[in-house]
Amino acid sequence: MSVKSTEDFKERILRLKKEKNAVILAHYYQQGEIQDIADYVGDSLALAQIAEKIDAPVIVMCGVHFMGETVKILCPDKTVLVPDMEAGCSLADSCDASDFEKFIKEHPGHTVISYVNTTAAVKALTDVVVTSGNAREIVESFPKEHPIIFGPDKNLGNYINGITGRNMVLWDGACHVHEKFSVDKIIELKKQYPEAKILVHPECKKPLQIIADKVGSTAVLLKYAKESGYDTFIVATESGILHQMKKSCPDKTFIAAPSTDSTCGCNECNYMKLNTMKKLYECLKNESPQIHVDASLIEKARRPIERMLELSKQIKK
Ligand code: CIZ
Repeated sequence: MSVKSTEDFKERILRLKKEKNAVILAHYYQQGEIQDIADYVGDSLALAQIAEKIDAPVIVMCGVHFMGETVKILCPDKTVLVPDMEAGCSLADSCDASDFEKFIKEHPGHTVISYVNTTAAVKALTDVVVTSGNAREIVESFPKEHPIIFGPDKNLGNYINGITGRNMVLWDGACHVHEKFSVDKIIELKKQYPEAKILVHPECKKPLQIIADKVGSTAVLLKYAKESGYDTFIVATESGILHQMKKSCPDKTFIAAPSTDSTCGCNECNYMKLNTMKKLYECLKNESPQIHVDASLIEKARRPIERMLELSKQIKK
């Protein structure tokens, strides 16, 4: 029997999930229907914290490749599936491991802090991994004058330098989605919705951070939307987060911030959107594509992730 509609896929995914004793994780940037069928939805930090505790033998990571790798590194004995192996990340791609290794050698004595949006090979060169949800606190856990290399996102690095008064050495990488938001178009939009609060992810460029009412990770922006008491928001991060924002606050208005070249008025990560219900169904059915990471790499990349998870326990939100 051919499977056609979202409802068909939903039913079949749920059946297979039960049969295979699988857990589905979805990042906030996934399509709404994938977020709705997942067992857990969150940012990279929350998903890593959950993955660490999962007992089930099969985990489907609905996100991009580096997120699947993070799960595999934390759960090496489990089958880790990603619906579309082509779901990459422009930011992770902007930091080649051998170039990063040279960069580290050029800065002896520096602690290496890497954003979670990196390959396992880059994580293996790292002292501690951070996400946008804990970068500030983890950087601040080091003495102020402590020499630090921060990679690969220069916008997040600059933001953290600014709010912590540090002078970390930054790798010159960026996310193609977050860099494309248009300050001019957002200012025009604000004229139409003068009461709107502008929510900005720290991977965006500085001029956008300056006009923001709130800068933060997806989890921080979602919390602000829920708890701030304001009703209208212009949201400058990947538009998948609007699904959770609208679900959590059905009476509030969320407007996807326009990018410089979008015709739809919003900004989507093409990689994130490669995962579909059909591919999720097929990957569960075939137990493929699977994430594989070499055992030696797992060992090296695991340390800085575990260090992040350990330090995160000490962070009070
Ligand atoms: O850390 C994550 O999950 C990413 C990529 C963005 C965010 O702010 O949640």
